[in-house]
Formats: sequence, C-alpha cells, structure tokens
Amino acid sequence: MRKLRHYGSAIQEVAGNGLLHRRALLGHGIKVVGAMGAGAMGSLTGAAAEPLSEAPWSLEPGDVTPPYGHPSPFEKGVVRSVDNPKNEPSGSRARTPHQFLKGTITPNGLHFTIVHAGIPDIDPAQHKLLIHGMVKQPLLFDLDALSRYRMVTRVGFVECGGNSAPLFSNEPIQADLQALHGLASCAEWAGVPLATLLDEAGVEPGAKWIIAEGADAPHLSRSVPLSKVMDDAMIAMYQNGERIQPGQGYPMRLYLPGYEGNMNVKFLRRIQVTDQPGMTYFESKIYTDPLPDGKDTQFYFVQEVKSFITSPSPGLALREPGVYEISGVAYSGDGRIAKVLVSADGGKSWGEAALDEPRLPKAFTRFSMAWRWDGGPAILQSRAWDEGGHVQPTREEFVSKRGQTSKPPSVLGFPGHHFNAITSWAVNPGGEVRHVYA
Ligand SMILES: Nc1nc2c(c(=O)[nH]1)N[C@H]1C(S)=C(S)[C@@H](COP(=O)(O)O)O[C@H]1N2
Ligand SMILES: [Mo]
Repeated sequence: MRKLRHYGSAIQEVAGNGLLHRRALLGHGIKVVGAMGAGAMGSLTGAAAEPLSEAPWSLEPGDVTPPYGHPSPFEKGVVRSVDNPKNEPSGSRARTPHQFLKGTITPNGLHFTIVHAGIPDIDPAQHKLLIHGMVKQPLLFDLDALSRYRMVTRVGFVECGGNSAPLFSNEPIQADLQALHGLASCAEWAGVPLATLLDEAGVEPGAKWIIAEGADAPHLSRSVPLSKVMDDAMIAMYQNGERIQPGQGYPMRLYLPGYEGNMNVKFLRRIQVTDQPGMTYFESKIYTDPLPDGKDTQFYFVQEVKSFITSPSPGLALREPGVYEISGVAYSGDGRIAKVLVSADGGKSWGEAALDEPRLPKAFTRFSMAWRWDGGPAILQSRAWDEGGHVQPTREEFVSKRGQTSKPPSVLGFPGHHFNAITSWAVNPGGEVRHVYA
C-alpha cells in the first residue's frame, strides 16, 4: 500500500486513484477543506478561535413553531420528481431524490410513489379489510379492530421492479440519480403481522397462496406464496411513526420485506387464501423478465442485491481537488448487506467501504469511503454483497444474462425490470459527474 504525504500526515491508500483508508474521514491528520479565509467553506478546525459576526437571524426572535414541521425553505429543491403531474389516466411515478439524502430512512414526503390510477381519497372510518377463501372463518376488519392486535415494527425498503430501468438503454442516459434509481425508498413500517390474522382465520390444509387486492380503481392484485406471508408479511399502517401516507397506501398496505414493489399492495382491502396463484395482470404480463432464449421468467419476487453511489453523482459537481466522502446505499431483498467495495478507477482496483450501523436485513445500509480526488479523470463504482453470498453483478454479467433494452417499453414505460448491476459515475477533470458504462 502506498502512503500519501500530500496532506501533512500519512493516510493509507487502499485502492487505486485515491481511495483512502476510512481513517482519512475521521479527521486525523488530513485537511478536508481549505484554511479559514482561503476556501469558501472555512476550516473544520479552529472555527472557535475566529470572530463570528452577527447575522440578522441572530438579532431577533425567530418564527412561530408550526403544528406540523416542514424542511427549511432553503431545502425547497429537495423534492421528488413527478412524471405525471396532471394525473392523467395512466400510471404516475414520484422518484426519491437520493442525491440529496443521507442516512437510510426516506422521509415520508420523499418516499417514491407509484400509483396506477391516482391516489384514492380513502375515508379510514369506512375502509375494511376482508380475509376469506381457504380459511375456516372469514374475517372482516375495520381500522379500529385491526389496531387492537399486537403490532410489530420493521425498517425495510420498497423497490419498484422498474427501478433503474433507464440502465437497460444501450447508451448511458444522462440524468440525475433520482431519475435513474429513484424508485426505491426505505422506511420504518409498523403494523400487524399477517400471520397473526391468518392464524385467527384458520388456514385450511392445501392452501399455498394468498391473492391481495387494493381498494383503488384498478384493484391492483398480486399473488404471494403462503410461506412468505407466514414468515414476515405485515399489514402496515404506520410509516416512520405516523399513519402511512396516502401515496403509500393509506390507511393500510401489504408490506412484504424485500419483495418486488408491485406486490406490496396498497389501499389493501382483500386477502383471499387459495391453493394457486391468481396469474393477475401485473404478475403474468408486466413484471416478468424476457430472457435471451426467448422464454420469460415467471414470478419474480426478491429484489436482488444492489448498491449505488449517491454522492458524488450527476449534478453534484466536485469544486476542487481534495478529499471527499464517497457515500451511497446498498440493500438486498435476501437479507443484510455483508460488504460493499468501491472503485475509483472503473473497477481495476477496489477498496472496502465502511458500513454504517445498524445493518438491518432487507433495508438500506449506508456505505462510505474516503477519496482523494487529484483533479484527474476517475470512474466511481460500488458493488455490494449480501449475507447470503449474493453479489451485485457487473454490467457485463447482467447484460449477458438479461440482454439490453430487452423489450419495448411496457405500458409503464419501463424497457425492462429488475436491473441491479453496477452503476458507474465518471468524474471529468472539471469536476463534473456523468453517467457512463464501464
Ligand atoms: N393498490 C395499489 N397497490 C400498489 C400500486 C398501485 O398502484 N395500487 N402500485 C404498486 C407498485 S408498481 C409499486 S412499485 C409499489 C410502490 O409503493 P410506494 O408507492 O409506497 O413506494 O406499490 C405497489 N402497490
Ligand atoms: Mo412497481
């Protein structure tokens, strides 16, 4: 390993083109930004010694506290991109601005949202959930009845099968991170385990599936294997502590940790226990993957291991050579993230990123890596492994298995589904960040 001495003390380089040991970001012996007065941002150390001037907000009382808080008006650019703002009669998507977020929890107002016919205005006092089919005793719940059961809390992601679909394009599409990977979010969900309710209803022998149905106009329906339902399915009613957002399925949704977004039926009103799948529209026509041999996959469930760098990323230019934190999220529908490697030289060499705790199964894990950008060209990549030993494929591996622009855009406008290969950001000598295939 090479020692860098440019910044006063020795920081280990752990991989090519400036990837540094994580110690570099702990502030030991490295100057991250310029000295006071020299750089626009000031220094990380010594601020206490400098005189501070009084800004207007320091001289008078501030605003009243609103009953419900909102981000600072200075953060008004941190919003979802909505691709059907007039809510025309087609699907509508709102994408999470990952490039502006840190940590692992997506704020409720920024959770990605896909609705196939708008957001229904459901009166919770009139909404009911029916459980029927191959059960000894059909059950009908209103929200109050459901709220009397023991609830569980679980942090986990939801990812649309169409997330990252732009990366099926033969040429790298120049767009920001939220346009490319914004159809995945992570929240703390609270609700009643579906197993509890099915135990009460009494599942009959021979039952193998449930078919879940929403109360919105399309009555979106999906089949879920009973084994998954009994394992960790939840009727979620709370999202990050408050009632779930209308866009997330108010007043209740099916939450299936790690499973394809579409299966997480929102506005849930019916669960039919059956011995066979419903072969519904979305599971038989839309979210299947065509393979190069002309066949299609049947029943894609688990969102496979994936990661992407959130910063730097397109639109977040680097101002000047120096030390930066490369930061991103990794997740797997199969369990915990075990390891994330980062490259600054397009995959020639890799260094192991630091993983933030807690590392929860089927949830976002934040990773970071210190990087000294010398002002030259670089290609940044991340690659994740999960505890089950699954590894995020390279683009080459993915394309040889699944093909490129594998089918014409579906009715949802996605040219393909379930893309989880490595994403590459090129940093050019001016500091601009572009999406490339490497
Ligand atoms: N009832 C109903 N459930 C639904 C949908 C819908 O339009 N109606 N959209 C599905 C799709 S395609 C996805 S990806 C997820 C998105 O969940 P979110 O909007 O909470 O992020 O919800 C799924 N559940
Ligand atoms: Mo979706």
